[in-house]
Amino acid sequence: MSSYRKSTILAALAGAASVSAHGHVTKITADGVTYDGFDPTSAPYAPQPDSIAWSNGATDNGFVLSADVSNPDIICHLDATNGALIAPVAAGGDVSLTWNQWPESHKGPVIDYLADCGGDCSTVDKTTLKWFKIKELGQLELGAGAGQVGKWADDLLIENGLTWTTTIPASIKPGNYVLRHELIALHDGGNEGKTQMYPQCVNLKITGSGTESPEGVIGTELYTPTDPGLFHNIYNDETNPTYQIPGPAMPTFGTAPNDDEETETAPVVSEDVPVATSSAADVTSAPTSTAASTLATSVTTAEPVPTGPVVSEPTETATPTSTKASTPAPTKGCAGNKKRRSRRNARKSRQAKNRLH
Ligand SMILES: [Cu+2]
Repeated sequence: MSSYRKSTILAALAGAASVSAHGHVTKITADGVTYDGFDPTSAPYAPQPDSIAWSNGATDNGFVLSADVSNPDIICHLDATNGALIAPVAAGGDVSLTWNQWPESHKGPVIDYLADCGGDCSTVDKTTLKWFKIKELGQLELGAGAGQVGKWADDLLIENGLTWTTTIPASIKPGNYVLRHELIALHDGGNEGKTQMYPQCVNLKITGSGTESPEGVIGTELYTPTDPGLFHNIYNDETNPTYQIPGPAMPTFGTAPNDDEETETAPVVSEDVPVATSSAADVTSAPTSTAASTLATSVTTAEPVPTGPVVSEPTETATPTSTKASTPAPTKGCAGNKKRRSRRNARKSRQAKNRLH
């Protein structure tokens, strides 16, 4: 079998993984406090009033195709709306994001971006946000080729129990930011426009005494479908490719402001750490610490997180797809965005009607 044919079949197999095998971020930990993510797969499919996570309409844990990277859906996922709350994190601190599940067949880079909201992240227009990278990881090991794939950043995610940790640059200017955490799946990346993008956004109130404010790029201009890092066949590593992570170059971050200074300004900073959200603003008298611990508590009382095995579904057989190896048929699992969108819209209008009644 030619390696092209083989790789196409492999791509089809990977694509045949059940839709629900894709994932979303269920948990975010910032400065040691854990918050709930947004679950797009469960009712009421509506923005969460009490979450730092941006909501989205990926009701089947789906993706944005690399064909659509100039659509605003690429910014924070399908039909994303702003997270209402914001999590404090000190510059230099860690933010961890935990996915509910991720299919092993879906190989690709993991990229973390920040964008300064320039004010309130709960109301900022996402199309104006300018993103700069704070972490990126692509291919870690070449594969043998002829269909044998290498090791990728998301293999590391799986090894780490589906948790990805990124460090907020110590030198960053304090303020309200959106963190855009993105998995990219390249199993069909040899076909232009077929790479799958899974962005997830959360609001972070970064504290500290840094001054750096890297220039960013608006979300709809981060990528093009023909970027070498998006239009890339992961099954042909025998050609010794050098994988290029897509998106703008990583800024170089300076060192942390010196420790003495940080210690001196610490009290000022902590006064300045209200969990600044529209709802917190309504409760004007609530002291900062209360707001923060309320948030933390809401996580402990959260509904049970669905676990991977529970949602596992029979993998569709690849037989029908593999007969069309030369023109890979879009599989139900990985190419149903349009259909999903119309289903979603239909459901939305049903929900709107129900509300009227
Ligand atoms: Cu997929």
